[in-house]
Amino acid sequence: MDLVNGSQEAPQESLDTDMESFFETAPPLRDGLDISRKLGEFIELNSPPTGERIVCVTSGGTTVPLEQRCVRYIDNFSSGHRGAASTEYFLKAGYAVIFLHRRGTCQPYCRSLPEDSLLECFELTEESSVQGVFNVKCDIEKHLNSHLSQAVEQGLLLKLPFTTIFEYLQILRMVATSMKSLGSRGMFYLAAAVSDFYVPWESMVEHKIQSASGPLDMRLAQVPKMLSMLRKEWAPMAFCISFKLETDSNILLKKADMALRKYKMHMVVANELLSRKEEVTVVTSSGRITVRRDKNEADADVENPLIKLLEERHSTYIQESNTTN
Ligand code: PAZ
Repeated sequence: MDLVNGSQEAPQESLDTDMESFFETAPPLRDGLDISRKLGEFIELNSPPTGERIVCVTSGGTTVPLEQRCVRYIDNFSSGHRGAASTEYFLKAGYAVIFLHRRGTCQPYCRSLPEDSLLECFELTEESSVQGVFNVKCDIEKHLNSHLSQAVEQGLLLKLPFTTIFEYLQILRMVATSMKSLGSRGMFYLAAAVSDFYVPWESMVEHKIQSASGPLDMRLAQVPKMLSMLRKEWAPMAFCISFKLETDSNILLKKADMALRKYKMHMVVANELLSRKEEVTVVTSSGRITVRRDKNEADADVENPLIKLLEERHSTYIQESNTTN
């Protein structure tokens, strides 16, 4: 696979053209109208006087199909745990949440459920009884009902799934342009692991790539940088937090600083793959803050103190925006 990694920065005009061509050539969303309707209703319901703040949490990795009738694809690592946990804490903090997530990844309030199929948990032993199994089932149902369905039914949680980079970026654009009207009350918390490279739809083969023709030689184009577009056009007043993941801790903070400046983010959350559940560093224009999980508390998440910090900073941002406007 010939991975073309152009390290030179593209000029603005070429970025705009790349962006236009990405959207023009992407396969249209099958449920675009339905998403648009749901978004409109959700934002109206959660706008004053009934609602206050809305955050769009992105979660999970995007896939890059290699064939139009996709059999093979490239994937970005993300279990979706960060996004699911953060959604729970945002809801607790009083936000309405648009959860833009990769299909099949971790869901809010379901993080503690076993990975194995539920049926396996219900395996009967000599000691256990059908009544015991029934109780476990009821406990799980109670747990899910009390949180997840409540949030959905009360109109505080809108779940929008994606799989490919094409779906992700088209839905993100729809969410962002719909949230523009919220001004500074809107927030973007971009924890999804988004591919940097992709195969443009029109240059993708239709059918399954055959192995008989020898080694695979494929050119990947760069995914246009959507963060700039989000800040400049889609929702310029929204409070924007992006994530930076690295496996080499020596370059992590430098890369996060660069992202903060280049894409004019309000905050960048830097995390290293192996320690991401223990600590993150929040990079802002006024300094860096290390946020750690409380190790003295059983099952404590790093997302708990992280969302508290973001909520405070968002409040200050809203106040400042109100006084300047
Ligand atoms: O989803 P998860 O909990 O397994 O991991 C979260 C994460 C590392 C994907 C996220 O914190 C993150 O850094 N997202 C951005 C990744 C990137 O730099 O593209």
